[in-house]
Amino acid sequence: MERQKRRMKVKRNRKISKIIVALLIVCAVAGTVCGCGMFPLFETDLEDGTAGKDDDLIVIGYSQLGSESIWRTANTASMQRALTQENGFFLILENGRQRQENQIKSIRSFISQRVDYIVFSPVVSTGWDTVLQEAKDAGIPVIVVDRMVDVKDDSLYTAWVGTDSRVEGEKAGYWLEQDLKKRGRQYDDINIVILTGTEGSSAQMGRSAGFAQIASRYGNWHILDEGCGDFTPAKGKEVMKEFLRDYPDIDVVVSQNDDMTFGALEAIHEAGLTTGIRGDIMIISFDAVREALELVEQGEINADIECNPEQGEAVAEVIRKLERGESVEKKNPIEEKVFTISNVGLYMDSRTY
Ligand code: GYE
Repeated sequence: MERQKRRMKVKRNRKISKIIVALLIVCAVAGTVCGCGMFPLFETDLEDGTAGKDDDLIVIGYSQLGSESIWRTANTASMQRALTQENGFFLILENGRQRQENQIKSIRSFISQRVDYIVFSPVVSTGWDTVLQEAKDAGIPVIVVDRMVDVKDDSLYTAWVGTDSRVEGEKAGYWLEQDLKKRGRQYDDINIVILTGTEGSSAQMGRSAGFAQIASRYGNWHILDEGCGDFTPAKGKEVMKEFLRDYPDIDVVVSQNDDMTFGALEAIHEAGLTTGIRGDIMIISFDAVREALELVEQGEINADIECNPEQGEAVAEVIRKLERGESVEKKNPIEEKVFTISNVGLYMDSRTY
C-alpha cells in the first residue's frame, strides 16, 4: 500500500514536471524561432501526454561506492545485468568515487526522487544511521550490497547481499596453516606482512579479523607489519616497497585484494625477488579475478580467496520477493571458493570476470 501511495505521488509529480517541460519546450522553440535559444531540447515522452512506459518499472536508486578495482567493475556490471528494464527495473546508478559523502548525497537524492528501493554498497561501515533513518522515514526499503553497514538499529536496512569477509580472512589463515604443514614448515618462524584494503570497510575489517584469529594460534607466525593499500594497485605497490625496504626476510604477503597484489608483485620483482609456490615470498590474495587466477595457474600466487562480485541476481530476487509481499532473509551471503594451483584449472573457463 505504502509503495502504491508513493507511486501515485511520483506519477503526480511526473505529470507536473511534464507540464513544466512542455512550457520550457514551447519557450525554447519560441526562443529558437526568435534566435535566442534557451535550452537544448531533450528527449521526453510528451507525445501522448501520459506518464512514460516506465510507470510499471521498479525504480532502483543504486549508489555504488566507486570503481577502484577489477572486482568493483565486475560487481557493478553484475548489478546492471540484473536490474534491466527487460527484467522490470528502472536503474538510477550513481558512483560514489570512494567517498562516503558522495554516497550520502546520492541516497538523499534517491529519497527526494521517491525511488521504490535504495541499493548501496557502503564504502565504509559506520556513519550511515542518519541518512538510512531518512530513507526509513520516507518509507523506502534499503538493500545493502557487498560490504556491510554498522548501524545502531538494523531495521534501517531491509536486507544485505554480499560476501562474508571474516570467513574469507579465516580461509586465508587455514590455507596457510595447511600449506606450511605440507611443506614441513609448521614449526618454522614465518614472517608475514599484510596489505589491507580501505580502512574501516567491512571487507578490510573482516579479512583482517578472520586472518588474525587463525594467526593468533601460532606463536611462530610473526605479523611484521600491516599497511593500507586501499584496494588499488598503485597504493599496493607503494606499501609493498616500504615493506621490502624495512623487512629483508618476508616469507608471506597477505594482500586483501588482487588489485593490490598486482602492485605488490611489481614491487617484489623490481627488488629482484620471486613469488609463489617456488618463490622467495608466498602470496595469499583475495577476490579471485581472472587475471589473478592466471597467476595462480602459473604458480606466481599461492592461493586466492574468492570474493564473488556476481551479486546482481541475488539483489533482484530479494526485490522481487519484497514486491510479492514475501519475507526475505536479512543476510544473503554469496557462495565462495579458495583457488590454488591444484584446482584453479577446473574453473578458468567458467569465470565471468
Ligand atoms: O575485495 C575489492 C573491492 O568490497 C569485497 O572491494 C569488496 C572489496 C574487494 O575494491 O577488490
